[in-house]
Amino acid sequence: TRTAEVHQNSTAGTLGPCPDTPPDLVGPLHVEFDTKRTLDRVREQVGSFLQLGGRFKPPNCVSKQKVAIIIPFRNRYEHLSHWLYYLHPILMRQQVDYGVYVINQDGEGLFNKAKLMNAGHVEALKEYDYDCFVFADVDMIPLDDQNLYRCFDSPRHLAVAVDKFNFHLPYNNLFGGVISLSKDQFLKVNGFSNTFWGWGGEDDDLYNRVMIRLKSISRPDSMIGRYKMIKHNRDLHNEVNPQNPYKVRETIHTFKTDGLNSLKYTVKEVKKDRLFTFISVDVHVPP
Ligand code: UD2
Ligand code: MN
Repeated sequence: TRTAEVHQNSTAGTLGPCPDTPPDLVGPLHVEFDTKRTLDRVREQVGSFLQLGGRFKPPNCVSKQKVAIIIPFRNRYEHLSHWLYYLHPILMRQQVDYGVYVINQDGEGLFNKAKLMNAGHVEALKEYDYDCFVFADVDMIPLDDQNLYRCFDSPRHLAVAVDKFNFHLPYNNLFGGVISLSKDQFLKVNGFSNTFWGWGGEDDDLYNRVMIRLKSISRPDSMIGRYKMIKHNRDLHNEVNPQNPYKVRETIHTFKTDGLNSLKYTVKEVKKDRLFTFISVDVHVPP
């Protein structure tokens, strides 16, 4: 038994790399939002394999990428419960080495989704050497687990076929909903702009940055890239900003100085839940 034990320990220490295609994917998923979901119930249902802070590592192989999933957030707890209920089992089946970061905007000021995501990138990197970042709307649930939450040779637009848009792209340059950029790709484009206050345009601006600096994006096919968006009205304090469409035309002049290299925010609170890491951030809303 001694030699067997020694043998066991040595193999346990040297896990092989995870396969490029995870073996346990199921393809199309049934997703519905009528069931009332609460964080407590979801914690019981999907929390047992998670480490505190919404962290998971595949137990029997080593992931090629470390993925931080960044969710911009304010006052969407019902959506968050659905998101956690559906995504954690998918991410585990995809054998991702990941952490879930819910980046909350402190206060009731005009919402700034992109600045929250920049802050989420910086705060996640303080915890673990993530090399891939998925920026995910809290209300977007994938309908096929073959849509891999990881990074690719080009920035990835995962949400290509959303039910709200009749499962096809409303316009070809759409780069919203759920995207992923490697650490290097994100640095090369200087992250998101910090100056898109209110609804609209921040994703178009990032698309411009990507095309200027990295020249291409990648997408899954329109079946694997199907999503359901949880139905919702426009949130308070996230009104459409009429300036934003004009700002989208200025990316070439602004992206070098407006982004990660000019990012200023204050962390007000960090809470570690089993299902996610909650970071509340003051984004210094202009008066
Ligand atoms: C579209 C885009 C979204 C974003 C938005 C314009 C798709 C599928 N979605 O979504 O990526 O570009 O237009 O900004 O193309 N949020 C909160 N609390 C709030 C407001 C927003 O948590 O009070 C977060 C939440 O993660 C939400 C996301 O910001 O999913 C985008 O806001 P939205 O869902 O209101 O935007 P929507 O559905 O028009
Ligand atoms: Mn939405």
